[in-house]
Amino acid sequence: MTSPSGERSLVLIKPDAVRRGLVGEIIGRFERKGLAVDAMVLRSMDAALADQHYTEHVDKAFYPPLKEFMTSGPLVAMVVSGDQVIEVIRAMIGSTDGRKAAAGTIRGDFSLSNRENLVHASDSPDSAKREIQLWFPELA
Ligand code: 3AN
Repeated sequence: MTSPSGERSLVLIKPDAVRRGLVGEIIGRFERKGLAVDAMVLRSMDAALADQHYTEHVDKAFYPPLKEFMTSGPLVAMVVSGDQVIEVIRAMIGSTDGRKAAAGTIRGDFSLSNRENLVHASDSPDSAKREIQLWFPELA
């Protein structure tokens, strides 16, 4: 389903951001950019959902600690929409490793880790479709 305001992305504000009280800061950046929040929930990711969400990473060495981290506490799951939202949000988040992410990006400003890097956002229209179906089946 397409959104009235354009493309959609599935965004997770990860457990580190919730613990550090950065939820408002992160959502505020998306809002000030002009993006729209179409759906939002505070919930946890269990082991089964982690395996589905990270299906392309389950066999990688970094996956077990990533899974432990992502299931370690509540996160905020959102559907965000807007013109070219997938590319726009990826640019706002910055590169995966917070130590290397550019200043001015969310990871560049607030993360010193390539695991605890605050935010997930869909990396392509196909991923967005799959991830929205997984997290918000009622919107898919
Ligand atoms: P991104 O979130 O920037 O799209 P992906 O999809 O390559 O990055 O990786 C998914 C998640 O896995 C990352 N957000 C990060 O938390 C974790 N991750 C990726 N690469 C590593 C790594 N080399 N070591 C530890 N964690 C990693």
